[in-house]
Amino acid sequence: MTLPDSDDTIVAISTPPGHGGIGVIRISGKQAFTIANTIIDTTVNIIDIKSHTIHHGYVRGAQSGSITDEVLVAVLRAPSSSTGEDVIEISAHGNPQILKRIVGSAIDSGARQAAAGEFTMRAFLSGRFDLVQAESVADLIAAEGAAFQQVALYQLSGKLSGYIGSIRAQLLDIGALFEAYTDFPDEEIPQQQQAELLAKLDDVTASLSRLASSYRRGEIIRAGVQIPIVGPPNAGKSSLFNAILAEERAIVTEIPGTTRDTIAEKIEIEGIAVRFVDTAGLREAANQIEAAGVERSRREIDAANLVIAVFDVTDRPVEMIQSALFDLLGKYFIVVLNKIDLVSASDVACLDYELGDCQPILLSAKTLVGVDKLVARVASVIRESMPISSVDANTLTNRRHFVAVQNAVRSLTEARAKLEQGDNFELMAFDLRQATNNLEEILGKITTDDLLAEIFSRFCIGK
Ligand SMILES: Nc1nc2c(ncn2[C@@H]2O[C@H](COP(=O)(O)OP(=O)(O)OP(=O)(O)O)[C@@H](O)[C@H]2O)c(=O)[nH]1
Ligand SMILES: [Mg+2]
Repeated sequence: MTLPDSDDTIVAISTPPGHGGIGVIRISGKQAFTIANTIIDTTVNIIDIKSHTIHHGYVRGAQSGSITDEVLVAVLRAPSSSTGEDVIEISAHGNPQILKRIVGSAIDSGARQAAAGEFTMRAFLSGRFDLVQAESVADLIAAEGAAFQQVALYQLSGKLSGYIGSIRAQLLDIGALFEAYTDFPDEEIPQQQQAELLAKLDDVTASLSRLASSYRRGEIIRAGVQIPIVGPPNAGKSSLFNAILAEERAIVTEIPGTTRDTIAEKIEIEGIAVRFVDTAGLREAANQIEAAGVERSRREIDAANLVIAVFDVTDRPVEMIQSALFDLLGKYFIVVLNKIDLVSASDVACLDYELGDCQPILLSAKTLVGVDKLVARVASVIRESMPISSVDANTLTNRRHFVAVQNAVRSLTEARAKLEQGDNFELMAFDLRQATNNLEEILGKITTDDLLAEIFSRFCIGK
């Protein structure tokens, strides 16, 4: 895959599609100031003006010469701009047609429409960001939940890169010690030095293993906590889903088998995005459509971090619950007895007693009594059972980083084994080099055009 030409000056609308209070157009590259001077009438000469200043002006059509909009222009000079190049940001009125016309004028004056993620890619190519920081920009824009936003911000600020960089430096030190021995391949490595090297290797490997294990919480932080709502037909799964979201999202009827496909919505609990999924539940399917729905429910349960199992209290579902719990072995689950508005207080107390072991939440999705208790239980399960409470800067949330760290750990384990056996130093140096390369790939010190194209194509245009 070839990357777009980095000598071009690029332009794009950087605000979301649709109408808004303002819309921002960004121009970046060597010609940015000349193009701005051509298309914007201002009292200043943009080419000479101080960096990080804002000016009032009118954009004119490059060909028609007529006024397109009244705007504010921010002038950001290289290298202290978002891309590291000369950047112009035009804040215009947020009308998509006006914004497109301004982009058109910039293109008529020599700019090129930016590709997806091209502004951030330039920040990377100009050395303003490393690859971890560049990737965190997309995360910060998309992140759901305060925890993920916080991690993305840490990554953008360079904290994770700094940590990985410090481990890389340690590896380079150890590598230099190894290289010294490769010059005298026939000599035995003195015992004290060997012990020292082993200790250093163990130290680095432990840091990297800790980093790799942070991905377990990072993955939950990124994707959100997955909570499918399952249970027998008509138990009130869709009603409960709607009650939790406080909106009529899923269809509710008295006909058993109403829900066929899965419907998911996210809300934030404890700073984490929590994805609730209304399902068809697990039941005997009467036809192909139902069977597909049941299969989807099964997949949601497999991927779940926590399962809400809902039962109709009027079914006196003690046995049903016991067999359902057998299906959920090894999963976090919450049992819900729904429709308590239909039974007497003494019936409720009785069932609560019979099911004491599984601490059911008794509620009514209809009157909403008890729904808050369920949400509080979900919050406490997340807090107590999921490894996401300690969100720190050294949390991996990106699968690419995780795989590279794992590979580095593998290479270091190899190197250690060889060192212990007194194997060939050159082979050990090779393993060490591999581990260093893995870390350099994370930071983008080693990259390929394909990797960059793949990473930045996931961004939106204008970012
Ligand atoms: N009285 C009462 N009725 C309820 C309650 N929750 C749900 N219902 C009724 O139970 C019936 C089934 O509700 P749904 O929410 O569609 O149940 P479901 O589990 O999603 O059903 P399927 O999608 O068909 O499996 C509807 O008629 C609801 O109005 C409740 O707390 N109290
Ligand atoms: Mg339903």
